[in-house]
Amino acid sequence: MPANLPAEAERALAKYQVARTIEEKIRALEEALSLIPDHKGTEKLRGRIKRRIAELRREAERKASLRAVRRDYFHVPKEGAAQVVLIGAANSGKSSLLRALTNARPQVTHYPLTTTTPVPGMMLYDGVEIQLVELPAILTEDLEETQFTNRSIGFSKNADLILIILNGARDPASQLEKILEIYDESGVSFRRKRCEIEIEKKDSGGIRLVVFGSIRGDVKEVEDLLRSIGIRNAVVKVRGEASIEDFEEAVIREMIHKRALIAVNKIDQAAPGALDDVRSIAGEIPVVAVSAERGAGLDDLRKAIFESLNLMRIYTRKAGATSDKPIILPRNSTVKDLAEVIHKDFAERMKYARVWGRSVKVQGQRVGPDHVLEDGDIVEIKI
Ligand SMILES: Nc1nc2c(ncn2[C@@H]2O[C@H](COP(=O)(O)OP(=O)(O)OP(=O)(O)O)[C@@H](O)[C@H]2O)c(=O)[nH]1
Ligand SMILES: [Mg+2]
Repeated sequence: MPANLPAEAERALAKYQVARTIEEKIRALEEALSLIPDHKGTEKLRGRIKRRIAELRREAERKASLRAVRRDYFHVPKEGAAQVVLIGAANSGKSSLLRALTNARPQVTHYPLTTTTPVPGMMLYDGVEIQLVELPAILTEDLEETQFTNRSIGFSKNADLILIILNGARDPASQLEKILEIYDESGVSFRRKRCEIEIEKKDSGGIRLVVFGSIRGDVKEVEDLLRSIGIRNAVVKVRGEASIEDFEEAVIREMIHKRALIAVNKIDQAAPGALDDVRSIAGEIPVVAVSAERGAGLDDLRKAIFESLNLMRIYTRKAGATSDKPIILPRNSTVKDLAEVIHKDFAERMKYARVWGRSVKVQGQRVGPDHVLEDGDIVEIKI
């Protein structure tokens, strides 16, 4: 329960709310931290502020390293239906997996830090081209950061999926913990986003919550959190299912949400229980066990990559003939979305469609533009 804060601490937090540069933000938070007494009631708030400071420092470092180095050689144009990055500690088997899953032939050695630039390759999954990019190791084998950490993490923020490769032969759970910590400090969350929170600060009227959905946990705690950082009057709109962490993100941190998948490699050399340890800290992130060397678990991994990307394949039919190259769309797309991808006018001109596949009860069923499609459906659009 956040106690009432000293007035100077509140002033420092108010400064943070209006700070523009990273340096100003860090200074305001450091000042606030020094003014907030350290006891049970302020523990959570102090923790939040410390995490935010770490995150801001990392951002500042990343910006500095981008200025120092030419960006170009770290750039890989996106190709195919989606881009997936392989990230992990040195020698975890990223290059070996890239070789096993794609046409790329990166160098594999038993020396650490062999890969020093991003290496792309293309994986074909049931007719869908998915680009995999190995990024230079973000940790040494002893879990220290490398000269590539900032740039590899920065690159991965633009990917559609982050594939975390753990070395199963070397305490994979510790690697995962460290990797999750770095991402957290870099402002990346792997929790699924279930809500939108909008905070409009006001001059009076206290804190008013407008909820379209639900709040998991105690409303009082939300109000205390807002007050603890100096927001006393505001209209807070919540859409979806929000937890206290979501509010924390909305007011103190600026997290981006990313999809992730974990592959525990070298499972042929893993200690008993290592996989369970990984699962226990993976939270919502799915875990697959593989061995690049033995070729074990690779089909499961391919499938998990495709599933995690949340894509679907739609085949179009015209005059009785079905295309063999699918159109790739995000899951839950509608017939209208499909028509828009085919041609801009098509969506406006379409009258109805016939659909074969899992999204319909009767094969060849007639549906409208708002009909939600499923992976593998065949669609004939009628104008
Ligand atoms: N036992 C075993 N060894 C593996 C497996 N996968 C890779 N290795 C070995 O692990 C070492 C490192 O493999 P790489 O694929 O080069 O690892 P990396 O993650 O790309 O390494 P860096 O690019 O240096 O960060 C090599 O000696 C591989 O032969 C596996 O599944 N089992
Ligand atoms: Mg490599």
